[in-house]
Amino acid sequence: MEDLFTFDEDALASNFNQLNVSNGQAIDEPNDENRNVNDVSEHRASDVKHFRKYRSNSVISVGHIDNRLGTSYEVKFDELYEAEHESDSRQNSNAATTEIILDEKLKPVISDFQPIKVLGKGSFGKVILVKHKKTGKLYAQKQLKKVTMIVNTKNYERTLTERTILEKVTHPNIVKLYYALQDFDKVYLFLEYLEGGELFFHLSQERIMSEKVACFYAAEMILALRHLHINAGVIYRDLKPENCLLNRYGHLVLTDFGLSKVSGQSNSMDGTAQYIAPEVIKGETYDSRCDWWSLGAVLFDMLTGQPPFTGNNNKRIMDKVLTQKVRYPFYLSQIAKDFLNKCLNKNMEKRINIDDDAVFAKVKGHQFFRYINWNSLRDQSDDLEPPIIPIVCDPEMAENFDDEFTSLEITPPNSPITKMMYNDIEESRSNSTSSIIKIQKPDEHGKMTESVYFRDFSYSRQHQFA
Ligand code: ISQ
Repeated sequence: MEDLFTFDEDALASNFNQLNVSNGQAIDEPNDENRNVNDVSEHRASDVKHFRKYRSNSVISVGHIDNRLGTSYEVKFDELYEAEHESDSRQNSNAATTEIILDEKLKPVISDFQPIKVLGKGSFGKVILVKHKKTGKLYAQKQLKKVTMIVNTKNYERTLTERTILEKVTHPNIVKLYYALQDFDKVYLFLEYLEGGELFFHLSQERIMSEKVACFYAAEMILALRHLHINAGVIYRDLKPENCLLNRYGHLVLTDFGLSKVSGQSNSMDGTAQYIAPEVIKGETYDSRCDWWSLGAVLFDMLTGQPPFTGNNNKRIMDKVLTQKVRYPFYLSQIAKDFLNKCLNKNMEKRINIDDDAVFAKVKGHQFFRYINWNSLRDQSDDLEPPIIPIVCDPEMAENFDDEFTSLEITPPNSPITKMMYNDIEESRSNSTSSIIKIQKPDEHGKMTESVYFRDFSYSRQHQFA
């Protein structure tokens, strides 16, 4: 009989994610029936005396099995740690068990990061380059004010969608989410820092790309979109130049998942008109094929320097997307036009659907992609040389980002959630089923100011410091 029960947090977490996310919406926590088969209670009959808990093949805690049973598996536990600042309160929360937490680094708080530079600003809020003080690791911190999320609930939905989707997606061409944290005033997504900046920042230096260069990025977009559609069940819906960034090696990475939808069929429209499929503009039911239209529109932009339909207002652009025939400049090859035509078909039933394996096989064999070794691209093999290798002398200087942003002054970080507020949150959490909990804090004059705490927002990716 074994007396040691070992289990893998990765397996637990991935199963939990599947249980907990349905149609893009958080559903109730798993009940006893759907609790993971890995649950230690399954093994109660044996002579198990100790447990050893793993994450990404590293031991993170060990202890006596009775203590383990007292703390059932809870993915969103990180939000407790995130709210607590003092290490003594961390210890207190574990006092009831003999669990030895071996990897404290897994649970950062906002003050663990030092702001370095502004990387970008948009309707969503700001993206700031931050450095983890202890490890020196750099992250792109996307922040959004809670007030704007409350005033405009769409902002909250966008951020929650992005957090939920990125939590469950892992692919080299899709930005990684490391943490989702919050303080009194803001919510934060800590994303992989893509030192190469926007693909179109590099394109703007050259105006247009050769077909040999453009097909590399189109191929990486195809890999990312297929992964999203097939493995994550997500329609991206927002493929546009600003969302295509380069990592330090020159590989394309898709960012901004605020407009993505957990697939199936949908009919809402929010994206950027120049790259949006006609069926989305018309408010008709659409599916993942709308992303293959956007691929065509972005590829057209790479090859010609502008999207296929332009105009000085959204209405005009949309009219053209719905009615105007695509016009190709004389210098595009017949081969490029053929592939673009397959994507830019206004009738989604007739449009290419690269999700289909047989169609994907044909795309791989299409003349437009003759320069691509698809296996090397999939594996990002060392022998594969991306066409643009961004120049990065000092990653902290954010050299590949616009100085319109990088020259902006960094405003001081906000006040963290205090221990007292944290206790209040904890009490409300246990008494409430609501996902929004009111929190209060005295301002410098002692007057109470109000904010909210988003219950299911916080997240920590496992083993990010490896
Ligand atoms: C990653 N690195 C730099 C900038 C970014 C902007 C948005 C999302 C992710 C990013």
